[in-house]
Amino acid sequence: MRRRTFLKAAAATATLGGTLGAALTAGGGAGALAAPGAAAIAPFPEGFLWGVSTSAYQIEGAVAEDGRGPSVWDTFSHSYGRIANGDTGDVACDHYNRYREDVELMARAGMKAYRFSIAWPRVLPQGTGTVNARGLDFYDRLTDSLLERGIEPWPCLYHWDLPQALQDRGGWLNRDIASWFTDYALAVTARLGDRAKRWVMLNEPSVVAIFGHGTGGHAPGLTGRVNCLTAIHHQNLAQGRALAALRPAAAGKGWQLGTVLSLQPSWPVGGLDSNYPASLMWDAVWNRSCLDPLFKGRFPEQLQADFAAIAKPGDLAVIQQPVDFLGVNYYSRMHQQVDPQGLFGTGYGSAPEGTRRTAMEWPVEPDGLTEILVELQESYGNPPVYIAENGADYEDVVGPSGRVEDNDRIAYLRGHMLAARNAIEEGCNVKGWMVWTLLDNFEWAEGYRRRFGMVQVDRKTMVRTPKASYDWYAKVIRRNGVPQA
Ligand code: GCO
Repeated sequence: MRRRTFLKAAAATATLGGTLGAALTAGGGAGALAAPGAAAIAPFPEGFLWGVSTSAYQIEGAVAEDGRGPSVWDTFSHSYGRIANGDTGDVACDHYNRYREDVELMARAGMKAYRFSIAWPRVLPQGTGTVNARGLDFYDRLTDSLLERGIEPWPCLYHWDLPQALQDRGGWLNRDIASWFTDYALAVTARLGDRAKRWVMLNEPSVVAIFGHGTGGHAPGLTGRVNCLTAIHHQNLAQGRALAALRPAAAGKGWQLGTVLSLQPSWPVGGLDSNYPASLMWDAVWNRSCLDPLFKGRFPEQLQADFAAIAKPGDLAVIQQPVDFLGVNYYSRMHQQVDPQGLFGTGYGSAPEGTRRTAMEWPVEPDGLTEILVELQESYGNPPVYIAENGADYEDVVGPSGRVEDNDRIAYLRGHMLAARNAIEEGCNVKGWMVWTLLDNFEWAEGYRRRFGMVQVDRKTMVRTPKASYDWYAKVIRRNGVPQA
């Protein structure tokens, strides 16, 4: 995230690469060799938790079943011109009706954990008030079927599908949402908390704020700097209130409470000093506006004045709650430059020349993950971290057998897993990995044209067909290690 930090992390990675390389040629040590002829395996710590992540609106479909109310994403996806090809999540992957098959797919690959999200509008169609028991019944069935197959349920309370009824009352711009969210969290945990033990409060609050309330490309499509930072602050506040409300019961129930942030290092385009302040500003907006209040009880320096105008006295004390784990979503670095038109005076620029890219043009930069993890170790007290999302969108390349041979995705995942392993060797507290994602699904404003799944979904028949990456991941889990090549 800081240039200084990166340089340190890069040096560490280089050293480890050397150590691993030596171990491999010597045939032992950290990179112990597998059978002759097989690729060398980089082992992960014992008990490392391998799993997968999804989110409700992206896969469930069944938007009008069993009393579910509309969410901001229903409204947004049905608004003309918002989503590529006019796609919506109305059917998505029909996971609501096919969840057993999907759990079976996870079990067959040996996955040990499943992070899914609860759709707030299924549980509380109006956002507050009377609980819709039939909505919770679905998550009850899903939880039971995961546990039957030995898969840990990791429910996430909020992955972007706010009830439209709450948006009509101001949504994340209304401070009252802190208590709406807390009541919702209490209702869900009361029903599932006897079996689900890991609870994720929010998924990527800064992304909800930036795209949904700052630049407007995501639901609810609002824009502006003040809206953006207000949405961040109220998510932080809601999370703090919910954590405080759940904490007293946590020890007795065996709950671990945490949250998930999108953390991507922000670098100055071209390595230019003139872009350095822009990169620090974007780091503050994207990464530290959630990290700093939660872990340090303060706002990032660059945004002090903005947040001071939004927050009330005492808010930071509410937000700074202990968490039992931090989920990290990592995809690539963000290369920032001065842009007077940008909300924060910054804008995206190019990654260094020669950087590989995914189909949606995201740079492939695995060492950025090492960088983030080292930063969490050095500056945020080395919390227990689960990589809660990492994965990539590539065009399907169908092999002679008719199966998708997604070797690019395999290379992407392998590179990032090895980068995390470098961080573990540095002493970073990384305890698990959840691939984004199981199924090709509704990729927000990109609709279905982007494919992040290890399993292909036929959009007409809903038939699921595992890709090569699915088998590869099953091997990683079986060996608790990653092939080096
Ligand atoms: C996010 C979301 C996911 C996305 C994935 C790929 O990180 O944006 O959590 O829902 O689908 O990241 O963009």
